[in-house]
Amino acid sequence: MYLKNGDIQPEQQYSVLMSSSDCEELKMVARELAPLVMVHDLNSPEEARELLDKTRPDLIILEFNWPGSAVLDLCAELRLDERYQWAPIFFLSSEADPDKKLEGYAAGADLFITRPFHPKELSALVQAAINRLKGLRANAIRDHLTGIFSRKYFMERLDEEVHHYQRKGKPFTVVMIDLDWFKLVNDQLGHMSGDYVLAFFSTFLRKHLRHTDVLARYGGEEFVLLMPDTETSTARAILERLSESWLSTPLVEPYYQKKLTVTFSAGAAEFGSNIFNAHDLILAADKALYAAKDAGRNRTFSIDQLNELPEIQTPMILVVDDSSLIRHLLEKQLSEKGYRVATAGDGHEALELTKEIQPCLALVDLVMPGMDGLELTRKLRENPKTMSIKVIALTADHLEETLLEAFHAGVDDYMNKPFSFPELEARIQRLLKKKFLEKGLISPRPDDRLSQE
Ligand code: GH3
Ligand code: MG
Ligand code: MG
Repeated sequence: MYLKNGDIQPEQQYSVLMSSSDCEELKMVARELAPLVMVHDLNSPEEARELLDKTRPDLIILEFNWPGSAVLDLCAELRLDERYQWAPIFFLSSEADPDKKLEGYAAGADLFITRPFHPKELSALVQAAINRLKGLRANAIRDHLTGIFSRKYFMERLDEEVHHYQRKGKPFTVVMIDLDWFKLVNDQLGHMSGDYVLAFFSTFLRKHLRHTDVLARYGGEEFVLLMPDTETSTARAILERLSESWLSTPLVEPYYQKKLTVTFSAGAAEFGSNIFNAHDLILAADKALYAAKDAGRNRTFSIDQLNELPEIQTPMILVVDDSSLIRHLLEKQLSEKGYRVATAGDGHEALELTKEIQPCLALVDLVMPGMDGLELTRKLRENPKTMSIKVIALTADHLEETLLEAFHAGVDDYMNKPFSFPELEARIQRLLKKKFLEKGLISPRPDDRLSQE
């Protein structure tokens, strides 16, 4: 039985191991406790040891009046065993001598139940202890800040899913999710706001995921998701839908009342086909996540896509100019340098295009009929899907105020017309930076990607 996201109450059956020298007493207690717990009968510490290994009980009730010190030794032994270190241990005793009881407590007992007692009383004590255990366990498997599962619990569930795969061969997918430019939230608004965003995002994910999915905080602003019975193609489609509804969910941090847009990137990997252990699966999902970051963030990649995706191999440049001569010239020169190129005659056309394609850089003429380059740049910056596109303004105007306005609108660089192509290419390369030059990957700078209003 597994814990599900969102509920504190584990659907797990708790078991009690009980020994008593009085057979009737045992039966009565067993009747009282059923069906909440399973009661096992045992007659000696040796039998207890055997059953403890087999049944892994949550609570242990031991006959104190076994001969000699065997039961004290057993109790002390249990307290050194990692499995029973925190388990409630009760002694059933006909002994009223306080010194004897002290020996029992010293050996690690939690409670003495002295005969004669009413079975209902013992039952109530057991139930209270089990309720406490449930609460403790629910806490231990959850992340304190976000309320979702802890990484430790996730890894246990992942191991179980791997075993399940080995028996049934059902595919499952692991997705690593990381908030984009999250450090900026902390830097600009403080850690309290950052914490709020983490908790808000976790709640959003929890609400929108299937109840069979296991969501955990992997660390910092990184989350991990186990999707049983799911192939990566389905996982990707789910993540795409999640991303859309996340971006349409208003996020207002409460300390400065700032409206924020924080995107996330995700990497998915499926168990089976090429990956056959939990460690490699996490590594693969992580690799896909970092490729999604490098390709501009705010997207989901799966590990199997990495060799096919054009946006990873060849960056796309969008040329926006009302002069068809300049469009054609740039298209030809950029294609010869190995870039993929899309062109648009004005801002409206360019915005429409960005709904279908994902350029990493745009060369934008500032003066165009219809929507001009300044307006286009502002619009690109407003939309989380396009906010990380680099913009180089092309301008025939050498006025300082034009340039200031362009930078204010969000352009990253500019070129005066007429321009030399080698210089333009050098500026493009500089903006696409080291990673692109080294590996064909694109890495935008951590600048004003956090949109605030
Ligand atoms: P990227 O898009 O590359 O992921 O950029 P990033 O800024 O999100 O990533 P980076 O690894 O540079 O920064 C992660 C930040 O997350 C830094 C750290 O201060 C913050 N962070 C980690 N854990 C917590 C937390 O529990 N609370 C808050 N408020 N911030 C956290
Ligand atoms: Mg991040
Ligand atoms: Mg991170």
